[in-house]
Amino acid sequence: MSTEVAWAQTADQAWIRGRGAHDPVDARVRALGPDPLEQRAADELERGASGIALASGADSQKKAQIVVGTLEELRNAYPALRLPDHLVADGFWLGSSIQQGNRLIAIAGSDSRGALYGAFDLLRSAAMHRDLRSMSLAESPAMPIRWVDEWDNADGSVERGYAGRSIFFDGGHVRADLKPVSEYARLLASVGINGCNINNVNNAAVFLEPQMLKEVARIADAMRPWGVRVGLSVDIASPQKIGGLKTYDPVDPEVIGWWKRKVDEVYAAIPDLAGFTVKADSEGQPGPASYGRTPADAANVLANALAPHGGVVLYRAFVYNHHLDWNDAKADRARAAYDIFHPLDGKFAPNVIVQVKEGPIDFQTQEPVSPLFAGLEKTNQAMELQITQEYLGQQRHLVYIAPMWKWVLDFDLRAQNRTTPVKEIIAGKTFDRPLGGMVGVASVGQNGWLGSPLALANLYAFGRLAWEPNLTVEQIAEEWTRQTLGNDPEVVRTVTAMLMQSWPAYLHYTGPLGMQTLTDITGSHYGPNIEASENNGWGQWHRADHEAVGMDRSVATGTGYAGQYPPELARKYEDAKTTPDELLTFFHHVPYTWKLLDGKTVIQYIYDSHYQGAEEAARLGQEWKTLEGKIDPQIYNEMHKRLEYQAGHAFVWRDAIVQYFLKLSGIPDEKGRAGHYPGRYEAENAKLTGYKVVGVQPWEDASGGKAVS
Ligand code: BDP
Repeated sequence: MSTEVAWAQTADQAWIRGRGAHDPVDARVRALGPDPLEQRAADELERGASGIALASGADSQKKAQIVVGTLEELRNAYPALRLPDHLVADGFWLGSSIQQGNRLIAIAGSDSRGALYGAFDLLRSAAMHRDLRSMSLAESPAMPIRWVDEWDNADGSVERGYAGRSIFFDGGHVRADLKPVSEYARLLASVGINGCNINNVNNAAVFLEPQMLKEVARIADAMRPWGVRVGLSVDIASPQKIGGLKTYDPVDPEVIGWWKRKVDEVYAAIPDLAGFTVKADSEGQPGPASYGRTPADAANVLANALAPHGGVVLYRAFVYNHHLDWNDAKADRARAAYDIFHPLDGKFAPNVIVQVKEGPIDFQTQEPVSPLFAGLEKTNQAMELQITQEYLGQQRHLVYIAPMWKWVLDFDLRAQNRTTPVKEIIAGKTFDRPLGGMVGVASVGQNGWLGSPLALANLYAFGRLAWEPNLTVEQIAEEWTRQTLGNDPEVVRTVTAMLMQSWPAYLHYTGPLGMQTLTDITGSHYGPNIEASENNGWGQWHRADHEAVGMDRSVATGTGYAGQYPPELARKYEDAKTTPDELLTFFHHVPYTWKLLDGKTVIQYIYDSHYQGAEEAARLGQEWKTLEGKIDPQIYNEMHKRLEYQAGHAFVWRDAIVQYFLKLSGIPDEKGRAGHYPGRYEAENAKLTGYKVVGVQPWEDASGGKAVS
């Protein structure tokens, strides 16, 4: 399937498009200070002012004035305005009043970045047709770290990116044209994202070369006017790889000195660099373990070098051995992050943030929440999630992931036997930490940012949740739809509903009951490939056999992973009877005849959920068709193509998984569907000239294991 979309790489093509769709009205906009961010805020307001004035009331629209500045500037310019005494960093206040007979809409930022966020918030409210006349509200972000990570390589390829080539790099250099980069920063700023780590966590050494640093400075220049600070992934072996030292042992004085000098050089080029991201001792990347040192040893060397410049280290907890022995019943990848990082709690420097993937494995369709969030009380933490849909259909399938993120954010880990939802832990509230936040791996590209128009709802939702995790995901879906596709109630209703149905549907036709995504684990991570997740060292196993399915992670008889949770949850997950159905096979090896809470057997659930999921996928396409002629034709056509494909691919998923478990368990589907292929036409049954019938690997991906070649 072609993924080429010929649309311009501007923020207006994304959700920022949804404004100004009203009659032009003369609303005067004024920035109070000379700061570039305030100027940007004023530009944005001018572009969208018609929408605002209209919504502020017919009588006053001709005379409306919008002013934007810092709290201090507002106070000086309008002494009569009732302003808040104080605003939190990046926060803002919006107020509407009548001043000398004219409507004044005032935007006060804690600083110029807050002012910019306030401007975007006002535009969002206008696009939502909110009444702005009696407005007086203060907002501040829930957490200070709100970053996207891009996994871009210097050659211009993007790891796990599904939207074409890099907007940042090409042929080993920063691209000459950085207009898409500033447009991207504008998009990020519009939802309050304040950091962008621009290069892949793998193979990062080249990014600290002097020439590259000069080039990266141009990227920082392009993003700075939007309040987005650039971060860099670094390779822990850099002192050896590019520094010419014999070692990269983090406690070696020469290595410490090298990092100090290198960081000074980085800041000479990019004075406001946000910091470094580190992947070490993971999937072939070098790390401190080579010298018997810990992640804290490595993180702190970088942190100490960054501290004088105000930079932070995001040290990833994604550290595990990918050469596990499948025959070892105690081997369990899910344990790794907690086993390695929990003993280091309290040993990290104050400007280190441990970046924890939301689940213990790797961005699967569904996994439990990582127990490490509750296992670090004296360490700053950020939650890492994926906006790019690596295991979730790679943007060819519509999957609005926000409901899954929200489930994680709201999840109460019961640390210290009290209410400790993940959103409060990562915001630093639970354990009183100064730093923390959310990091979303976006891996955008030149093809419409994420390739699929509706996938942009995920980028939007990420920013909104990092700003305010208490928003509902329905509200976010609706906001996005209104801004992107307009306010036609039918369009809003249909698209919001489609977004909300999409993750459950995907879950139904891919990996049910906590089996994770039943896909090829060692390569593309796309499409059904059930056996491939077993019998390799990567540990994404589900241990299906003739009698039973699932991995025993109990303390009593399994790998002990369940014991990493705080007591209340540890007790719950220890016993298959109290483990929620959606995570059952993640924690337990249960017979196919095991009864779920609704009385259905595991095997029947596997069959039913796959037929249900495939139907739900088909319905998404049908719902979309009702929008023809009501929305932008380019978006309509692009999504139409993708949803048709998704409906077909959901059949393939359904039949592969159903067929696989039918063969393995030998238990028939009580509804008689499994083993038949309604709606599929078999090429091998056709009259063939010039083709021959061949066997397919994995066999379950083709009906009867046969195809033609
Ligand atoms: C996995 C990806 C791999 C990444 C890794 C990571 O397949 O490409 O390098 O995560 O997060 O999901 O480091």
